[in-house]
Amino acid sequence: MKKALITGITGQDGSYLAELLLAKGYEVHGLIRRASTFNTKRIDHLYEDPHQSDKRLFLHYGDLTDGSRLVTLLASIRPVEVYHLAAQSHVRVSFDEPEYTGDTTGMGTTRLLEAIRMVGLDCRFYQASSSEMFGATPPPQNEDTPFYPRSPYGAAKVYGYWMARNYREAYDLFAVNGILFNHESPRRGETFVTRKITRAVAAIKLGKQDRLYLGNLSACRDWGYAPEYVEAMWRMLQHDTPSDYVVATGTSYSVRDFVALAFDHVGLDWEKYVDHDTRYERPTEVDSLIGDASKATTELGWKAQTHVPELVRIMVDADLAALTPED
Ligand code: NAP
Ligand code: G4F
Repeated sequence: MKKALITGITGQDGSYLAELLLAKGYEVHGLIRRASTFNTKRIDHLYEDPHQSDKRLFLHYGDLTDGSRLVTLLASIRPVEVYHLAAQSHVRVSFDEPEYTGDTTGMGTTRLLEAIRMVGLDCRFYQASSSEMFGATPPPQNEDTPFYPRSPYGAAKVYGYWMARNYREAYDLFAVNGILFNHESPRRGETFVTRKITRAVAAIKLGKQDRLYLGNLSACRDWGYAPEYVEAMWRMLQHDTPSDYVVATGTSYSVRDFVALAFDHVGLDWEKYVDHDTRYERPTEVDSLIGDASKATTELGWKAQTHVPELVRIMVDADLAALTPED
């Protein structure tokens, strides 16, 4: 049975990836942070009684800031695949906490890579790189597009990208960078713009909220569907040779388009409910992201299936269902 370690298993992508790997017969190990409240909501449905003998999901306390813990964990688990998804992943928050973001999102990658090297582990490594690394470079963006990060988060991800490449070239580690464009789902964190919008639309429709306050409506993003993107991560680690891949839909919508589609889905006119609030703007913005995923299609056989209009319906319907009491 193949063993995999997922950092960030409690996040949006980690939860979908855990489901995928369990369905493929893996033994799955996940790194979780100790918190004073439960932080495992997204994976509670996968939880197995620790006394069960055929259990295949194991959770371990640890933190990206604690390098020695990463060493002892890798030495005891000895996974053959490591999916490094944990990060301070919120771009706006990274302007408030640039040092912490550098320490976790950037240095956290180095700590994990170095732990692999120290343990002498023979494994394949996935680095969760981001389209945010392209920043100000105009679209379309592919694997050869120069990076121009526009946030502490983007800069930390560029560092992580190059560390993964360096360990590939210096130590022959099977390390890949998945350069994923924005991907969303009903499990998306509530403060990212898509989920913020779909939750508000559901609440407004049901009479539980009056207004929605947003920042820049003109930014354009290439939004895809998260469950499809974790499949691409897995395919990268099954390929013959390690490389870096853009994963995207190739289409782009503005935040304003997303808002209009979401309100339209419940029969409301968005302009009657949405207000502007400067607190949600960023000191520097990424104006436009559109990914060219041709390499992933050719080499991995991966292609996005779900596009924004369908994604909006999935997310709004899920938020409506979550707010509607069961009979
Ligand atoms: P997410 O929902 O924010 O999940 C982040 C995960 O990292 C959570 O499990 C979180 O734990 C964990 N984490 C944060 N700081 C940690 C620390 N110091 N030590 C250990 N764990 C820590 O992010 P996501 O959307 O699933 O994204 C997964 C990865 O892909 C991230 O690296 C993100 O930057 C990157 N990425 C995401 C997208 C996207 O559109 N979603 C696109 C490109 C790249 P808690 O649950 O305890 O907070
Ligand atoms: O949903 P967002 O916060 O996502 P952003 O900044 O694109 O970052 C996400 O995607 C990256 C991949 O490109 C990931 F690496 C990263 O971890 C994260 O998952 O904001 C999207 C856009 C921005 O232009 C923002 O300025 O929406 C704009 N926006 C407008 N009003 C808002 C709001 N964003 C948020 N979060 N909240 C608002 O009220």
